[in-house]
Amino acid sequence: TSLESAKRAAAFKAVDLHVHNNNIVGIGSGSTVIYAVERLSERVKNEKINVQCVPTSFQARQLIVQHKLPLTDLEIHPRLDVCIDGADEVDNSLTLIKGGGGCLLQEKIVASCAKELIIIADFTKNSHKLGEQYKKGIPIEVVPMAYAPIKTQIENLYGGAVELRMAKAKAGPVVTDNGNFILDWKNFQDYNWEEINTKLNVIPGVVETGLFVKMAKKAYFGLADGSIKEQL
Ligand code: DER
Repeated sequence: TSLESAKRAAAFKAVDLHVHNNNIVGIGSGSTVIYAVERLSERVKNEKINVQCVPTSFQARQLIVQHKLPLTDLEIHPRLDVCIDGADEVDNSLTLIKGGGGCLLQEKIVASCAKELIIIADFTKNSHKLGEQYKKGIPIEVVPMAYAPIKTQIENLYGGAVELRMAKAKAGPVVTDNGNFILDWKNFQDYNWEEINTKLNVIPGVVETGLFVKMAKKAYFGLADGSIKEQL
């Protein structure tokens, strides 16, 4: 399908342009990143380049191990050269919604340790404003015992509707790689996302939000016609 080829094109371009020999590379989570790991593995083999990879989830770790790429972590490499990750939506100032796959906490931590965060996505993620195309809400990772009061506080303070993310392949709520719950904040208005991210993060029990503000250096969008749109 053109969606998968669009993801693949964006992923290949990002890996080809932004990964260099001896780089420490943050590997994001989700489906688009799979193509990036495939390309990285190809380049390691063909060009004999050395890289070490830091995962952002159990899924990312599995990808690294399956492709026999060297695995490292933030204790050994607290500073990364580049992090390549997907997004659920990107607005026209490169603010991201992430966390559709429930991996936002480690993704934001690893991205914050990288010299540059490069986003790879298909054309359905390329919006002017957040909420235009992505309708599943802004993910917020919370300590399980606090999810109900946090839900109420966000709805009272900022409007919209907050839903506890329920699992599909497991009874009950989604439990993240870090043992937390995810709240999805839907029907939000247009906010100053930098301000909102800060205000959400100080609510007791909120661990992290899926709002990545002023973090991404560049985004590559694969388009339906096979071309690639770059956004700085
Ligand atoms: O959950 C996440 O943050 C993922 O990176 C998500 O934002 C992108 O996943 P996709 O590449 O499968 O759309």
